[in-house]
Amino acid sequence: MIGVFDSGHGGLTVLRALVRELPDRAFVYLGDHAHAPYGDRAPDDIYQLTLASLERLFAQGCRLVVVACNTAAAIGLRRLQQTWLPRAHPDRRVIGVLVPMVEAITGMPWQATVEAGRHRGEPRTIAVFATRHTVESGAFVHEIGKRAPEITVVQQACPALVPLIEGAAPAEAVRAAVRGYAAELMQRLGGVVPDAALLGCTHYPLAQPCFTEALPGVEILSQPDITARSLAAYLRRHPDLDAIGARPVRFYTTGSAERVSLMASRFYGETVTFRGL
Ligand code: DGN
Repeated sequence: MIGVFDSGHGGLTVLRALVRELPDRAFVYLGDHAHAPYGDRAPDDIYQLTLASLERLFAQGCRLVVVACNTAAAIGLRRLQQTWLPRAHPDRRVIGVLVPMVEAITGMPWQATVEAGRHRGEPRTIAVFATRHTVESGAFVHEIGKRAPEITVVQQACPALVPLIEGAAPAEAVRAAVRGYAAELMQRLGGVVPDAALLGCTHYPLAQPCFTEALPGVEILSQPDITARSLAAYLRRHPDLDAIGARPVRFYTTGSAERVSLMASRFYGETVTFRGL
């Protein structure tokens, strides 16, 4: 069984793509809604909460968990993989949503698109839109820089977006916020149009049309789709992690199952019923 974890609803956008890409696998989702959003919490707090949620998913029988939250992955995943996991659960695996994006950018299934564009031959520039914690962690800059130092990564924190999306704010408010963040980034870029924009927060797919509109001519990279393709490849490389087989996805929350179920369909695209855990 494959676990998918997020601080709240955002990971449902990733889960949706995983289920589509891997219809014959068994998935279980856990949203830590009791403690969401993670945006205002201290990094160590986020690390401990992530760890507690992983324990819950392992207790459900998951051998592999996807941390479908950029904030949690950026802050704690490496530490967790290197220190806690080998000691506490050497037979379990935890992967995130950052590295698939970095691999897509530096390994490039989409390279042809970018190279065919107007920046052919010039150093490539990637825009990263994410939460404040993810931006401050520098994880995307670091990971891309390690693999492809010639790529310029320009980050833009979008602190208002998660609360707006979670709060089902009117479309115009989300559009205005995205337009503002895109303008801030473009101003810092001083006229350079990025080759691609990475939406590094699992909530942002709900605002993707706003990013497309605010960044004309910029390729918007879909984190759910890229993560799904990456997970499929990971499972091919690790046949020992094979799931028990297809069965309906189970949805768990640390918060109020009733309230969470009401909001979840906006993120998952169909009605789902959460249970408490
Ligand atoms: N969806 C989370 C992410 O991908 O970073 C952010 C949500 C939050 O709790 N701040």
